[in-house]
Amino acid sequence: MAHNLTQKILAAHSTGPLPAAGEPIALRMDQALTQDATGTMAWLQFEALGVPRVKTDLAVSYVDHNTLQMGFRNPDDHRFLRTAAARFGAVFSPAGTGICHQLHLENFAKPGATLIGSDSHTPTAGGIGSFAMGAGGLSVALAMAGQPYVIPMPKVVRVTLTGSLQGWASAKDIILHLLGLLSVKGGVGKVFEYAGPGVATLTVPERATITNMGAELGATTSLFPSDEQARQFLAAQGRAGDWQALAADEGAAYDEEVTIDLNALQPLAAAPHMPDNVVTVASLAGLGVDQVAIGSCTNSSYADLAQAAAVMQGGQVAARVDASVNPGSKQVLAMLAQDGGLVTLLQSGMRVLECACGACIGMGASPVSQGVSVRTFNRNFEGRSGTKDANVYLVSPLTAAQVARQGQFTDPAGWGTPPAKVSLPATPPSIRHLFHFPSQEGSGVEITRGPNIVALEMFAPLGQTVEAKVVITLGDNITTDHIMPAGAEITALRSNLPAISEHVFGRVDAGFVARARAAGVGVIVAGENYGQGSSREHAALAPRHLGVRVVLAKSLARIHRANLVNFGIIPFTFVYAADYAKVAEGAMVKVNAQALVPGGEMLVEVQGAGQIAVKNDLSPDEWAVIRAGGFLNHVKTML
Ligand code: MIC
Ligand code: SF4
Repeated sequence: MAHNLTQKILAAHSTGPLPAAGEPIALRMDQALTQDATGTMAWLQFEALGVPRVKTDLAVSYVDHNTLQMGFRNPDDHRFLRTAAARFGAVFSPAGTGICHQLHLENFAKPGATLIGSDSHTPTAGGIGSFAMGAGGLSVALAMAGQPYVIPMPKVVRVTLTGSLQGWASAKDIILHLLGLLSVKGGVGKVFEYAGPGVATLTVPERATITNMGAELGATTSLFPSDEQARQFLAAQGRAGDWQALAADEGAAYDEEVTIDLNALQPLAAAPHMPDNVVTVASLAGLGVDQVAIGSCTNSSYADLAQAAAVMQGGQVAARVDASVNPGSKQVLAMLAQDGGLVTLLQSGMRVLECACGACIGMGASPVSQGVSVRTFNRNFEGRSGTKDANVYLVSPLTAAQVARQGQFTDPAGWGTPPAKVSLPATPPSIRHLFHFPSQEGSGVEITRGPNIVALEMFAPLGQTVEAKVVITLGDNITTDHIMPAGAEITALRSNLPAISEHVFGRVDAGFVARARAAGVGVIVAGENYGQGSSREHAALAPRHLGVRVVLAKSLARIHRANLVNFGIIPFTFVYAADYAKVAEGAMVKVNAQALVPGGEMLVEVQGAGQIAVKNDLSPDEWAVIRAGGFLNHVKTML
């Protein structure tokens, strides 16, 4: 039988036969990655599992998010991560080496391998044909301990690319186009597999821009075939041996089809405040711009920055604009230094910042009040930039550089001839010596913790009935940035649950924490796609710390749903969406936990609304996890 690429990779990693779409599939994970903001918790959890050494073929612990080191918290976390990596057998990537996804693509990702990462943009590695998924830290810890990772069997969408990119259109515009077409929930439960004659025209870094931002579709992951472009990329990275040809079989079946004519694409922008609010750059002509930021795991490759430099050549950043660049890795920065692009950027007035996430996660470079900020990033959620009333537009590096020069959006029709396409030099400088590779034996390494690293909290098991108060009601597409905001001050508290919990819903509803505390046991009520965006498990863990035991939503994002289960929160959805409007904040909800059947429906008692039908899509194992009070308790019970 003809198989698509997803079926091939999943069949090779599944512990059983491939199930129907939506049914659970348990997958062996070949590789794992963590980053510092989610990693401190993930490694504390790994330690709590009591497994002496990581069991995946490879695990890499990157430090790229909290690199500001304002005070002792970040550096203490970094030291903890470095010593934990040495102890448990992970590669360690120190602060400033680069952004986890760019580094992983360059140095470790392999066609056909599975990868789990405690970051929602882990699918970046799909650009080289790796089946890569984002997950909460505890899910990654369990995978590193050798447990299979369970996901709902995805549907597979074939995205056929025809033609080739013309003029100023770039890879970013392909994924922005798709987001405009399908929306931020259009990819839930799906894998996007790219095919067609347009694929061969895209280099691996361009493909990685597309698979990276597939996360914004809510997709499980995105995949490109492993072909001649992939071979060339791996050979340039000194990893020719990691290449294998990988493509869907002729005549393979797909659940859905989309076709994109690359010839017809023009520069696009995601307007405030969602990545699917897509408009043409031409339609924004005349809009003044205060800030331009180039970088992030979406657009910080050598080609991205070299092309931005080519646009800045002979010109200057407009006086009203604050412009910055965060290269994706030290390899990218070294290549830019070698080809002169770095000097061009510096001479144009751009600020060249560290090889790290930087402004993307609100680590500095916030825009001015009510400012217009144009970024090559992947998320423009309200407030994420650190300036609550800023308006963030997401664009390609080519568009960003044009805007930086002109101080406003202009019509690409007047931009003249675009710079030539850039490919990797045949032998890019290697930075592999900067990684700390673990020695064979780590049991003697002492793990060092600072005072901000608080011991894990164990939660109480679920009672027979849950009586809880609705502590907040929310609309559609609530992101984990709304639930658990980031930025330098709050992210520094990721290893201190009591402290970070003070900030839950802080940018949405300042009274939430006090209300949740007063309620004792709480219910969160939400609309569609609750918990989209970042994989941060603190968006489940911190509400749980504040007493939340039930989330009742119209629908839930995949990673967040799994995080809720991991920390003992029941993820219910409405059987009838119309019932959503009947549940008021402050109402008492009564759930008879004994009557809950995994995968079934039941009635819950809601004060003021009577009985409401809810359903769950839990497996019996997941229900056991929730009843135990979370996965760590569950593991202990099993032992
Ligand atoms: C993000 O882009 O929001 C992050 C920061 O990379 C998160 C992870 C985190 O919150 O630490 C993600 O995308 O998963
Ligand atoms: Fe870092 Fe931004 Fe990518 Fe998240 S989206 S990993 S914060 S660069």
